[in-house]
This record gives sequence, C-alpha cells and structure tokens, in this order.
Amino acid sequence: MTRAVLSVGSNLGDRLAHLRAAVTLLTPVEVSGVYETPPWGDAAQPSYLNAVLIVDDVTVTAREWLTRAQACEAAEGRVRDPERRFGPRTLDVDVIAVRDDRGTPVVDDDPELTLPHPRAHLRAFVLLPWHAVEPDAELPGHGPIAALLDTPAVTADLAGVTPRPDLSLESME
Ligand code: A4P
Ligand code: MG
Repeated sequence: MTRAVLSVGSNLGDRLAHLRAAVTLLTPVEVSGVYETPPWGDAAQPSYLNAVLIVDDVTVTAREWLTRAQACEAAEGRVRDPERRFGPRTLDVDVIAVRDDRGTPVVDDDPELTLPHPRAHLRAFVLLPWHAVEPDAELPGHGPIAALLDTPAVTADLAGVTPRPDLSLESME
C-alpha cells in the first residue's frame, strides 16, 4: 500500500495545535489549507478546523494508516463518548481513501476500516480541502471529487466551509 488521503479535524482545545501534532506524527507529502467548518451530523458543538493530508509510504498498509491515525488521536487526548457518535473531539483522523503502489484503490466494507470512508462523498469539509491539493483526484466508487463538489448534499454545505489562510499547517520544520 502506499498513498492515502487522511482527513483531520478538531473542535476542542487548541484546535490548530492538534492538527499540527497530526502533521508532525504523520509526515504528509501534501498538506491542504486549514478550513473553519460548521459541525456536521451533530449541530450542538463548536465549529471545527479541518484539513486534508496526503501521506505516501510504500511500507505502510491501509490498516497501518488507521493505526497511525488512531495513535495521533490518542496522543492528542481524544476521549470517545459512546453516546455521541458525531460529538466534539480534540482530534479526529479519518482514512478517506488508499491506493496501492500500482494506483489501484483499496475497497473494503470491513467496519474496522471501511474504504473509501463511507461518508466522505457527502462531506464538503473533506472534499474542498482535498480538491485544493489534488484537483484531479477521484474518490473510488464515487468519481471525480470535482463532480462531487457539485452534488446537492455537498453544495448545501460549501458556503459554510471557510478558508483560514491565517492558520497554516505548512513550514512547521
Ligand atoms: N472506521 C471504519 N472505517 C474507518 C475509516 N475509513 N477511517 C472505524 C477511520 N475510522 C474508520 O471511529 C469509529 C470507528 O470507525 C473506529 O473504530 C474505526 O475502526 P472513531 O474515530 O472512533 O469515532 P468517530 O470519528 O466519532 O466516528 P465516525 O463515525 O468515524 O465519525 P466521523 O464520520 O469521523 O465524524 N463536522 C465537521 N465540520 N468536521 C469534522 O471533522 N467530524 C465528525 C466525526 C462529525 N462532524 C464533523 C467532523
Ligand atoms: Mg473518526
């Protein structure tokens, strides 16, 4: 396995610091801008900072990307509330899509790691940052992300996804 698209989000504590910690731990090859986004799925919580990271490592399997994602969440003190699925969190790292070293997408309905991520095609806060770093990308099974940005479920949310050029995840060396 090699190239993965990861979505990072935070809406508790020092949100930018949590996203920066993910960048430090995951060493992405591409980093999107940071976006301020209204909460999706559970409105009674603060707004999120979201971004997309592209990671690329031939030695890392899809499952290992999930393990690394969860290690980042744990490092940033993520506490899960089983009663509140889409509730607030210091850091959420989701695996959106993975391609192997021949460019073939990994497709899996395993609940432990569903690929592509089952809600990614509905989420402006994933698709807009991803499109900014990989404009020609496709979400396996759903087609070009540029076309997904034109679907009703996504366009309804696009206006709320606000670039934050004052916040950056780049040049953190
Ligand atoms: N899992 C299965 N497939 C995947 C995958 N592709 N990536 C499993 C990551 N995890 C995957 O996830 C629950 C289980 O999903 C894990 O055991 C994992 O093995 P979790 O991270 O423990 O819990 P969660 O993140 O609260 O649940 P879920 O269903 O993943 O929520 P989402 O879909 O991540 O939604 N609004 C805005 N604006 N921005 C956000 O970033 N995030 C959420 C969380 C809600 N609203 C948001 C945002
Ligand atoms: Mg998650």
